[in-house]
Amino acid sequence: MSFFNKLKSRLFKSASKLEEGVDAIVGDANAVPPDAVTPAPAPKPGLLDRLVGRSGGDPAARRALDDTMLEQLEDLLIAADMGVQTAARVTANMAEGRFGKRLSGAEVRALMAQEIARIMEPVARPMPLYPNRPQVVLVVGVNGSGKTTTIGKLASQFRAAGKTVVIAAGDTFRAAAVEQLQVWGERAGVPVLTAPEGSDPASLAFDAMTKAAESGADLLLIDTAGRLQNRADLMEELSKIVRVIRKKDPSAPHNTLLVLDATTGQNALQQVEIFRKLADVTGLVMTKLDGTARGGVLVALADRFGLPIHAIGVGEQIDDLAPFDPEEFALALTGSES
Ligand SMILES: Nc1nc2c(ncn2[C@@H]2O[C@H](COP(=O)(O)OP(=O)(O)O)[C@@H](O)[C@H]2O)c(=O)[nH]1
Ligand SMILES: [Mg+2]
Repeated sequence: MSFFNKLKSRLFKSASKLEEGVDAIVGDANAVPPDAVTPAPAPKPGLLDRLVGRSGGDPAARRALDDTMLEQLEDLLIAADMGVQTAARVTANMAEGRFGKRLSGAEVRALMAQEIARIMEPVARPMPLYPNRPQVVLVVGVNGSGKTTTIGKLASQFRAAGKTVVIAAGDTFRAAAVEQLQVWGERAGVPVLTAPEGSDPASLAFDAMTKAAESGADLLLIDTAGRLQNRADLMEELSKIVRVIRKKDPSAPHNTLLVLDATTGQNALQQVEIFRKLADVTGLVMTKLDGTARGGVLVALADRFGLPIHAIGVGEQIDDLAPFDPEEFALALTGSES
């Protein structure tokens, strides 16, 4: 299966939501003639009811692009977690020069994909690699967002690309977190430096810097805890890690990756705002895009913050981390054909 098809099948919830939604909106035209002199049509289920669940119907239907249709498309994008501003931008761009044109569902989706890809193009950038040895990658995000899993996947990819990688298990809060990372290290074939449960993550990070430098490692990936109950504590913990690693290399960390869980929808936007205050976030990884209908939030993130999106998580296996390709993502999200 090509990666596009895999992505499309993984993003099926978002894709089917937009696909069925657009088809329902386009099919809606014939049901509501604007200046109908004829008797009112029989009562039918509300449009939004039909957007959820069943297929929108006739794929051959066409509808002239007008204000009503644009509003419906905007609502659909908002329902897919794209956010009000971004949804408005996408539909406004879709309308430009096309007002009054009769479009099929497939054409509307292709147009939508094109405008979504345009928003995402500038932020689609792989994690930059620098000549520093080790290049230090600090991974932050709330609990459960997928930090540890993403580190395991990244370690495996970098190793496959010929890099030597060391992982520091900086979430010393729970013993289980360290064990989980050790399992990932084994899978990826990468050493994992650990410290006893409850010990200071900053001193672990310092030791890891020393060991990574001694062994001539290309990359040091540092996992962190993501407890947000107490923001001041988390900020203190992260800034202490940063202070300590800068004693070894003033230019570190070279990347601070914020890992976000797509299933949290609009919450992800707040998390970016919070973590940008806690740390100097340089790029994003969005996980769990498989099996969520909230994939649109990635478009809102790109539009709102302009932070680079390095990769997306589409499953729990080691190779389920994909580079972020805006065009493929937009086509998959809208249920369009590549
Ligand atoms: N379906 C899916 N699950 C994921 C993905 N990334 C992480 N997970 C799961 O999310 C849960 C939390 O991940 P974990 O890496 O422990 O999060 P952390 O607390 O931020 O370190 C685990 O059950 C992972 O298997 C993804 O891209 N897709
Ligand atoms: Mg973890």
